[in-house]
Amino acid sequence: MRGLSGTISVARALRANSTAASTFLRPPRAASYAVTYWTTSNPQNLVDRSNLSTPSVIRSDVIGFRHYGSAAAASPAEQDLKPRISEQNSFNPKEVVLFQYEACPFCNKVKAFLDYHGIQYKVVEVNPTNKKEINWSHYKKVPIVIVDGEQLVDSSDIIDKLVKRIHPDYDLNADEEKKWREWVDNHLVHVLSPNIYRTVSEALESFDYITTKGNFSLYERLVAKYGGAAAMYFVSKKLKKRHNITDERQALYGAAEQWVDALKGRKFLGDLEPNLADLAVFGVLRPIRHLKSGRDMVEHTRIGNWFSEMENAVGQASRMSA
Ligand SMILES: N[C@@H](CCC(=O)N[C@@H](CS)C(=O)NCC(=O)O)C(=O)O
Repeated sequence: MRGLSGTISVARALRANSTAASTFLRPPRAASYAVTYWTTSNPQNLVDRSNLSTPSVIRSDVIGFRHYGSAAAASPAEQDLKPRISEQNSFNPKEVVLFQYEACPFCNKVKAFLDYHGIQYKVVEVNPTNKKEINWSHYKKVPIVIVDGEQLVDSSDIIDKLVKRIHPDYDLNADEEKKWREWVDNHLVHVLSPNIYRTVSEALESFDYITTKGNFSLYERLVAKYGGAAAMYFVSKKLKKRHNITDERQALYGAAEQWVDALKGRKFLGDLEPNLADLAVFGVLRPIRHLKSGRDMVEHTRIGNWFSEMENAVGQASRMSA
């Protein structure tokens, strides 16, 4: 019954929600246990990096961001040497905890930021039906980040505050970076749900991927997978309409091309190293990269090179086991 009620509550919640983003990959209750594990295996492990020409991380610190130079692709051992932010900077929190839905795009934006900066964090998966894990907070959305006891909310605000702690002189008003960060929140996130639940088989693939990592019984997994996929398939059609999307794949490809055009031939929007806009785009696309929609996107657009560069730049997840 848990799965069934979860599916119903997902449909209810989705009806109630006003943004596509807030419903992105939002699973039924049973699935919420599963998604805790979405990134415990680093998505990089799923990528064949054998033919990547770029890379990797040779670091120096200029304006605080890490520098990347050409070198042979980093081996896992080399990546493990990635210095934690605390080794480079006075920002050295004792404990960072992220309250999240595993596949929420806003949460994934924050995770990309934390991973890139090597800030270690614990993850608390929030149950989307009762949100009991965040009932202590007046803020009812995720992500919420607690840094040494201080609550930060809203993904862009969280990132702004953290980047200022890492680099007090960081200019958050640089036009290009600001414009593309806003584009992620106002446009890119809305294109995702209609794509990953576009067909019944894609909706099943999405939920299969989510639930495979789960820590629950076979029964719960099946209910979550089929119930969640069915609910989200129908919901995604509504979202498509709400955001005036006629062809979801074209919308995804269009967004990817728009992003590549914005790069203007540079390795990253931030030029030699990713800036906050690079991290935001990467964060929201990372969970879909290995789903059919993400594979199609890489096959049919020019975004693949940048994406691979970002995977190398961001490196291993800094997530700790809770
Ligand atoms: N502007 C917020 C949006 C956060 C947001 O909408 N989060 C969704 C999950 S993706 C949420 O918590 N929705 C409310 C709910 O699930 O009840 C941010 O950038 O963090």
